[in-house]
Amino acid sequence: MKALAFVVIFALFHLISSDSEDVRRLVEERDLLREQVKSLRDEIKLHSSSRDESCDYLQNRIDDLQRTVKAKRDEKDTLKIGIETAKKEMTSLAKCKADKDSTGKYHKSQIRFQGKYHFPVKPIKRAKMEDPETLKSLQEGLPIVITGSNLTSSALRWNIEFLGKELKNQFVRIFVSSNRQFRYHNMKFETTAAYYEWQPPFRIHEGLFQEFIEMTNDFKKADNGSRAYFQYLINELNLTESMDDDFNEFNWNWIHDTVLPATKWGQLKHNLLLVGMNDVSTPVHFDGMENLFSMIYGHKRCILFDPSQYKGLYPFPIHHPHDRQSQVDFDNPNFEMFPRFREVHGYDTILGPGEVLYIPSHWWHYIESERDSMTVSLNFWFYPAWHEKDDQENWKDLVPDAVDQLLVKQEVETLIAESFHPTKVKDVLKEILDKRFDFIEAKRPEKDTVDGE
Ligand SMILES: O=C(O)CCC(=O)C(=O)O
Repeated sequence: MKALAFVVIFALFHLISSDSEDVRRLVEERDLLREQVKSLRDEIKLHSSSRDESCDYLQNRIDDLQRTVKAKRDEKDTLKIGIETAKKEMTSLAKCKADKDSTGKYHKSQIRFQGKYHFPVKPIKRAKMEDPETLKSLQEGLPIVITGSNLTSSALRWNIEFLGKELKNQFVRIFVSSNRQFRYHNMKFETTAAYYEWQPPFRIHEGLFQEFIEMTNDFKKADNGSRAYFQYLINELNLTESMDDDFNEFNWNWIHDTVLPATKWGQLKHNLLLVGMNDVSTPVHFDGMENLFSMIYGHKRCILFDPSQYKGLYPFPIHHPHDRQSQVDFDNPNFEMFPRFREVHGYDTILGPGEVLYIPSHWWHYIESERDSMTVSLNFWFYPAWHEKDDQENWKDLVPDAVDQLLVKQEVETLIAESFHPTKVKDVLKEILDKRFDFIEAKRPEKDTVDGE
């Protein structure tokens, strides 16, 4: 029995001392255990008068030792996890340091966003305005963040206080939502809205701009999830003289002398001014316009997906009020209904004042405002190069392949909707497919055998 006990003790001892990570601690523990074994031996001598008694005693001591060893092991695992977490934190701190913006005013690590997403993202390329990479990306239709841009530097004073004073008495429309999402909807499809049993996800309040500012303060205080977002085409606003001067001072030369000739985009269609409460999100959608999205105040997290991600983002039907919007709710994705959403992968960036993000036409984009500050941004929407297709023989060459596929799908759906009825698209598509292509699958095994021979 003694021999057995010693074998077990020796094995346990060996188990501890053979684990070589965290060596110093383990050596100390081993010495401690050696001492315990030594005192155990002494104790055994003392108890050897009664064989059964000393067996029980030994068994208890072995159990104790086993428990100690297990506890030490758990402790070591916890230590290992701690070390891993610290390493990750160090890496992300180093990344944040590298992300410090060109003006050196803020660390991106200090900006917090509410959303949590499962899909992988790669960072969107960044370059200065004069860097040849910038124009190359615009020409190739690939997203880029233009850092230290002077496109709208005259508007960098358009913070909330300034806008509150300048636009104070303007009568405007304000978007009001009971949650953080503002999914755009087009009321021109009101007739089909009933068929889809659709309700507007947010309401539109008409009032003075001053009311918008008050609303944001009230909602912040109430902290009940309600949010307000102001989105207005700039030409629909009566800009004050100082705002008008700032607008005229934008770097229009860069647009007209450099961007438009190089990209062949059509003319500027609109500038949309967006003044958002903290923590608002514009759900993922695409626009048919080329977009230079300029950040003026606060920060936004922008996630982009190229047009080929169509399948994973499940756009609403074309005649639905949410045309061009994804059906997937990023804050609460339904993977059962939208299983291909698991496979999407995007590009992301955090955009700060003085930075401009190029969102190519038909690229999906999701935009989220920082959690703790209001934001101001202004976009520049240009017609894409192939917009005037009737005047351009080679317009097809100007359309990137992924956009082309998306346009074809849209055209097929539109044609069916307009020839039959928007509510008939699904049935007509089904009819077109029904049993007409099955012979291809039916033939396939035969073909496989031939190939396999
Ligand atoms: O900033 C936002 O919330 C949305 C902007 C947007 O979707 C756009 O400019 O196309």
